[in-house]
This record gives sequence, structure tokens and C-alpha cells, in this order.
Amino acid sequence: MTADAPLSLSPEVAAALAAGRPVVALESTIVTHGMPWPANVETARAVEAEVRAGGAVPATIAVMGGAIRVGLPEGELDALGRAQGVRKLSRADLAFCLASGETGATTVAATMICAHLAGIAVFATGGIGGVHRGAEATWDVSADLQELARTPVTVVAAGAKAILDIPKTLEVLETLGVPVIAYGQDGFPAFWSRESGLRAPLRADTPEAVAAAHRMRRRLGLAGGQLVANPIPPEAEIPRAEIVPAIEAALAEASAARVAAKDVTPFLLDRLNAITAGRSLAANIALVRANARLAAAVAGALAR
Ligand code: PSU
Ligand code: MN
Repeated sequence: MTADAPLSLSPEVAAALAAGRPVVALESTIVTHGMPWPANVETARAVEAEVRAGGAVPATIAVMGGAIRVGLPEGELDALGRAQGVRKLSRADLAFCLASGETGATTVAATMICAHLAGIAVFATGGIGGVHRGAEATWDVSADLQELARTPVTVVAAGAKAILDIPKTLEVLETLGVPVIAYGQDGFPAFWSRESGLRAPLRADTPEAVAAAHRMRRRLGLAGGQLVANPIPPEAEIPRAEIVPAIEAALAEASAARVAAKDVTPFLLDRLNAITAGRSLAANIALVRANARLAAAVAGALAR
């Protein structure tokens, strides 16, 4: 833990970390920018419950009142989920938001930084940011990828969304030296679909294998974390034939509306939810719950 970081741990998280019990970090941008109210708050609660059922303590992370809050009481999670105009924080904005005292929700990148400061090694989310389609023109590459290369947190996600350029995302992760580990299969999953059509570079079949690789990186003194790509549960999967046209429509709307920078991902998620009449959201909820379960198991294996 960095001695001077303005961290505020909930009593439950502080006690678990002090005792070496498993803790799983959770992000807050998925709450403020990734899902509509009230599904966002209901999902955040369900995800915390999954972490607990998996034998770990959930630590939802957000910035409030000049502090990095690690572990939010239910009332504050609720308020965050209803709040308007919350800042979306990545590495670039974290310190500024803390210094100004504004409220901010942490993306994958910022959550990794905060988790590591607090001494939490495992983090569950839905999808990571990546290389956007058309990045050769827009240069839109999520800061999540660089963060995976520098901060030693194992991130459990459902792969990359097909709103991204998945082949380019995998190439950048390889260049940055980020281990991309498919869980329980050879293929790299594509968020709403279990398969992207691309092979993942690495595969693990047990939480222990993921934990062992995490520990070995530590022993080698390697910077950076690991991306565990957990395929969506089969019963929640959206067939490619259904999701691909919806994605194309959402991308066309984003381009027509000249959506850029931080607004791209939230815009696409919101439009997809509307175009699929809520199916993409239901799938998103199922996969993030499954990721929370797996992350709890990995945290448990790391704690043993
Ligand atoms: N993907 C989702 N839901 C989300 C996000 C991504 O399915 O809520 C959020 C995460 O917080 C991720 C961020 O870190 O979007 C990436 O944003 P950008 O592409 O602007 O880096
Ligand atoms: Mn971006």
C-alpha cells in the first residue's frame, strides 16, 4: 500500500486484507456508464453477492470526497447508481478528480490502480476496453490495455466486446506483454458470444492455475497483470447472427452522431441495449456475475 495515497477502506475490506482473506475488487464505471438505472444498482448488488458466495469479500471502488473508496456501503452504491454527471476516471483523470473532490467512477484502468494501492490482487468486471474499430483513423485505444501492462492485478472479464476490433486488441495486448488466458476453452471469448473465432494465446482450466501464474509473475518481478477471459455462461449467450447486426447499427449511429473519446463505449452499450430490446443488458448481467464467481475462486486460490 502506498503510504500517502488517499485510500479509505471499508471496515470489512480492511479486516479481510489485514487477515489475508480473499478480496475481489469491482469497478464503478460499469454502474455509472455501463448500465441504465436501476439494473446497474441491482447488478452491482448481485455481483457483490456472487463474490461473497464464492468465499471472498467484494470491494467496489469509486472516488468520492477526495478519497479512493474501497468497499462501498449499500446506500452509497445506490446513490452512485442514480447520480448524474459522474466523471468516468481512467489513469489520466484519477489524481485530478481526487484533488478536486469530485465524484468519479473508476474504469478498468483506474480500478486496477486503486486495487493495487489497497493491496487487492484480483478484480472482476464485464468487458475491458480495447482497440476500437476504425482505430487506424481515430487512434481510439483504451487505456485499459496499457494498465494491464503495468499494474499487477489479475482481471477477470468476458473477453472483449465485438464493438471493438478484437484482432487488433489481442495484437496490442501481445505487444504490451499482457498474458491473455482463456478460461476453460482454447478460443478467446467475445463478451456476448463464447467464441470470437480467434484463439487465445493461453488457457487455464482451474482458479489455481490462474493464481499460480499470478504468483510466478510476482516472483519474476514482472510488471503488469493478467487478463482472464471467461466465456459467458452458455444459457446467456447471444448468437452472433443476432448481435452482429445490432453492433453494426450501433456503430453507424455513433459515427453519425460523431461520438468520440470517453463517450464511445457508454454510447454503444446504451444503443445496443435499445436495439436488442434489453437482451444485450441481460447477457451483460449474467456474464459479470459469472466473472465475479471466478474471480472469487482465483482470490481464494491466491490466499491459500
Ligand atoms: N465494457 C463494458 N461495460 C463497461 C465498460 C466496458 O461492457 O462499463 C467500461 C469499463 O469501465 C472499461 C471502460 O474500463 O468502459 C472502457 O472505456 P474506454 O473504452 O473509454 O477506455
Ligand atoms: Mn477510448
